[in-house]
Formats: sequence, structure tokens, C-alpha cells
Amino acid sequence: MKVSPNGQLLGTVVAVQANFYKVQLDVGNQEINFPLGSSFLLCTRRTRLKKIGQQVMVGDRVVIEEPDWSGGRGAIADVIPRQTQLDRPPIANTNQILLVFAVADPPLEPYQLSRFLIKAESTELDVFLCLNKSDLVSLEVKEEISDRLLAWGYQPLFISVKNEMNIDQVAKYLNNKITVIAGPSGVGKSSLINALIPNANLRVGEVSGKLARGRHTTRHVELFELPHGGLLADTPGFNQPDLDCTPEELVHYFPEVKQRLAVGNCRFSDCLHRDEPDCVVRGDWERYQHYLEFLDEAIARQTQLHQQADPESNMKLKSKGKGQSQYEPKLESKKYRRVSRKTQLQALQDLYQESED
Ligand SMILES: Nc1nc2c(ncn2[C@@H]2O[C@H](COP(=O)(O)OP(=O)(O)OP(=O)(O)O)[C@@H](O)[C@H]2O)c(=O)[nH]1
Ligand SMILES: [Mg+2]
Ligand SMILES: [Zn+2]
Repeated sequence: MKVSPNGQLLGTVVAVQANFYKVQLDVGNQEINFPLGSSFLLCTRRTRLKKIGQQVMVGDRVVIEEPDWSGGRGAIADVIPRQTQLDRPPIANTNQILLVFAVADPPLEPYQLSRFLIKAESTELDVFLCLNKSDLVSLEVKEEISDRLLAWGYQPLFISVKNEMNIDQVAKYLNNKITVIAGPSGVGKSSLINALIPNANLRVGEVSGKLARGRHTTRHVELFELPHGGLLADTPGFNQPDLDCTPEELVHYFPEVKQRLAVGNCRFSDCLHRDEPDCVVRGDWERYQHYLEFLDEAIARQTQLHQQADPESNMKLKSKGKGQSQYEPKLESKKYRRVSRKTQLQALQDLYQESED
């Protein structure tokens, strides 16, 4: 059992059930004998924390007092400041996103993959792409996919849960991190977690995202402990995540554009990379069409938001013909409001919300 330098007992909240917090204690060298044979304590939250409005969420690092080893109980006395925070699902201290797609069954759809990648990148957490069901396609097909994604700025890891291919590589990547899995329905997310964590026992082969549709209940979130350290959360699959970044932010979520912007600048600092002169982003790269489509969405959403918030909007939608429209400011000052990191993390939260709505 690891005890902090000043003698505190530390752990991580892995599940919240009513007013109880399941806390996994840090494993260290100072042994404390667990009569129950597990390193979990079921904890309550100290009144002091309630008084100061300190919430405790899954993923929180906490200080435990008054452990009752025989009863497996304890009390959370303090919450260590969070590194990151997602509200949907509520998970603190997430380090990275493991995006899982399948090479077949369901078929790999570039547009859908692109959407998930943009959504994941917009959280600003690290993104790692795994392509499952490699057992279903030939080496040539894998090479084709690999070349294509490399041009997008990604190096996917081909895996097969069925053939136990590269599962150890995934495990290595997850080591000692808090990871959230995302991806469409049926690609094998739950199967992968079961392969990584034999006692997770997640249900496989059901369309899990559909079950919660139409309800706004917060999904039960649980972090599963990886055999060699680290925690992993499953999410229900869904097929079309909403993008909610601003038009100006969007381009930054394309790694292949970062390369272009590293060697040159557009003439206008507020270039949206459509038909502006001297634009270094517009051009012959595969996902440019995706960019344009997502941009239209981002513009339409922003316009709608502003109209809702302020009927006498300071923004106006200007039609550019051919079904295109451009969002133009009447007042310069409001256009470039900084978007906080928290707002950006909201994007990942929406990954989950959509499966619940
Ligand atoms: N051929 C093949 N099938 C697989 C592989 N991994 C998983 N499957 C199958 O794919 C189906 C869907 O797997 P799940 O793990 O339930 O998929 P999921 O991503 O959790 O789906 P949702 O919970 O709906 O989001 C199941 O029938 C699995 O047996 C694989 O590597 N190869
Ligand atoms: Mg599942
Ligand atoms: Zn440009």
C-alpha cells in the first residue's frame, strides 16, 4: 500500500454508487494486510468536503482517512486537484483517448473515421488509433489503409481481438494511464477491454449505445484496472459524433494541416481556408473535402448558437451561393473569444452524451 510522504493513504475513485465511492488504493511497497483480499475501499465523503461543495468523481485522486480494513470502508478526506475533467461521462484525470475502428464488419468509412478523429482531437487529449478485426482483411488491404491514414497524419495499430494480435501493444500504450475508449458500435471495444482485463466481463455483441437512447440518465461509469497498472473506461458506441468546435478551431484538429501551417502562413490571419487568396491550407489533400463539410457545420452551429443567445445577433450569415454560406462578424471583438480548455474537453463529453440522447 502506498502512503504519501506525509503518511496519507492515497487512492483513485473507480466508481460512484449513490453516496459511496469505490476507491482503489495505490499499490506500493508498504504492505497493509487486506482481509478481503482486494485493494478497494468503499468510502463516504467527509462532511467538510460536502460543506465546501467539493464533488468527488470517477478518476479523482483522493486522500483516505480512517480505513476500516476488516469492513473494507473508509472516508474521503481530500481531493487532489484534477489534471483534466470530463463531465460526460464524468471522469477526472483522463490522459488519453483510444479510438477503435474495425477494418471490416462494420466497414471502415473514411468520413466517419474523420469525424471521430476530429472530435477526439478537439479534447486535446492524446489520441491513439486502433484498427480491429484485422483477421478479416488481407495484408494488401491493411497496407492500403495504412498508407492512407499516414497521409492523414496517423499511424494506426492493426489489431485482432479474435486472433489476439497486437493486444500486448495496446496494453503497453495504456500502461499507467487513464484511458477512455471511443468508437462506433460493433467495432469490438468491449471485446478489446475483455481481452485486456479478463475480469471486466463486459457484454459483447450487443448494440450498447441504443439502449440508453432517448433518456438523459447519466451512464454508469466505471474505470477498470489494467493488470499492469492504469485504468480504462468503456463507452457505448455510436456512429455519428457531433462536432462542436468553432470554425476557427476546426483546422487545428487536422494533423496534416499542422504540417502545412508549420512551413507557411495564409495571407489573412482569420483565413477559414475556403476561397481566400494566398491560402496555404486549401489544396490537394484527401481530407480537405471533410474539412469543408465540417466547416459548414461549425459555421451553421455557431450562427444558431448566437441567434439563440442574442436575437439581435452581432453575427450575420452571408450567403455565398451554391448552398454555401459564410459567417461574418459585424463586430470584430466577439469573433475570437478564447475557448477555454474546459470547453474543449466538453467535446469528448459530447461523444458520450450523443449515445445517451
Ligand atoms: N472477426 C472479428 N470479430 C470481432 C473481433 N473483435 C470483436 N469482434 C466481434 O464484433 C462484435 C462486436 O463486438 P463488441 O465488443 O460488442 O463491439 P463494441 O465496440 O463494444 O460495440 P458497442 O458496445 O455497440 O459500441 C462481436 O460479435 C465480437 O465478437 C475481431 O478481432 N475479429
Ligand atoms: Mg460495447
Ligand atoms: Zn487559409
